[in-house]
Amino acid sequence: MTDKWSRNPLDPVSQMLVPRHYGSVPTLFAAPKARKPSELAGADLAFLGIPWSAPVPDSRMGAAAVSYIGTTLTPQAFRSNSLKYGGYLPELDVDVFEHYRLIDYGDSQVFEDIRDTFEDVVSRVGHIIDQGAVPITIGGNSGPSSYAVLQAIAARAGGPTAVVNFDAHHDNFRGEWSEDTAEQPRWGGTWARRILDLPGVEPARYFHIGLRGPRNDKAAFDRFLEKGVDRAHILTYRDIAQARRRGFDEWAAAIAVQVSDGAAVVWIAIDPDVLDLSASPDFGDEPLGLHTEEICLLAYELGRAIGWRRLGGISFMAVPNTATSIHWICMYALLYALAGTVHASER
Ligand SMILES: [Mn+2]
Repeated sequence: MTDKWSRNPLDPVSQMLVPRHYGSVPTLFAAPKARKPSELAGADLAFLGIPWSAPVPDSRMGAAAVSYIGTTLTPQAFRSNSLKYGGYLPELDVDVFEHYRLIDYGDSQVFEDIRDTFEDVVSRVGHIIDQGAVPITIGGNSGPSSYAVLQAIAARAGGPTAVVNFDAHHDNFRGEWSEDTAEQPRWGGTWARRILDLPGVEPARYFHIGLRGPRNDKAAFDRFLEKGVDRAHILTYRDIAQARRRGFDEWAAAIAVQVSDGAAVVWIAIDPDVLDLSASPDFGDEPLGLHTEEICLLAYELGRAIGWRRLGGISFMAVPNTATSIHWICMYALLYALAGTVHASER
């Protein structure tokens, strides 16, 4: 301890070893970054941030607004929080990133006209798929982070696209996009119904997991059924509770097979309010939700049933930028889904 401590400004402590998009925003899992579509060449997975924040509905003021306020910052916070992880899961003995090359494609852009915001997402997700990669996205509130992503996926699927949507809420109010005002686009409460009209999306292949609680209304089922959704594909807390009693693992595997059966591709959408409010100290929106191990198991079984070639994409939405522990749960769910595709009998 005799040496006097002194640091030269050029010593390694000031190095930036992790790739950055800009400023202090690193890439997801410190993956290589791409700025142009051509730089996506060779990627198996490409990550896109969709930093859009919806207007907060009256019912979501105060503490309930946390998944609306500041979601423009979610992609960068999600990236920073990813740096502690690699792709290896000892419990499955799979290194996801040994199998799949991830590239971070940066963020989509937000414009004054929401249609331009949507178009930007559609074209960026299109670049990813056209370069042969699977899109992984994080919002931002639903609409740009859900409808626009699925639009690009379904347009390239070459057959029916199945949707498995994890959400406590229906998000299926009636009303077309053309009826929205520019100031108050109603995407947060309508997107799950609007996607059912997208070319390539078959309502009979829409699955909803984790619907529950009194923020939903009595007509929530009707609004899905009148669009052609099968009532048996809407799995509520009641189904989850029953599965816990009878055998959750078998139930999860059976649902995954059902979702993937006959679909050209499957899109997995996760709103973290599907989780029980005890799942994370940072954000819980509703009681009686999935536990962390249950969403990871469902993600794994979905990956296993879908297989790599039919994985259309994985999207997270309405993720609060401050909910660090939710970010980590989402990363686990992502890695578990991808590990499932590694273990699939049909890659
Ligand atoms: Mn929700």
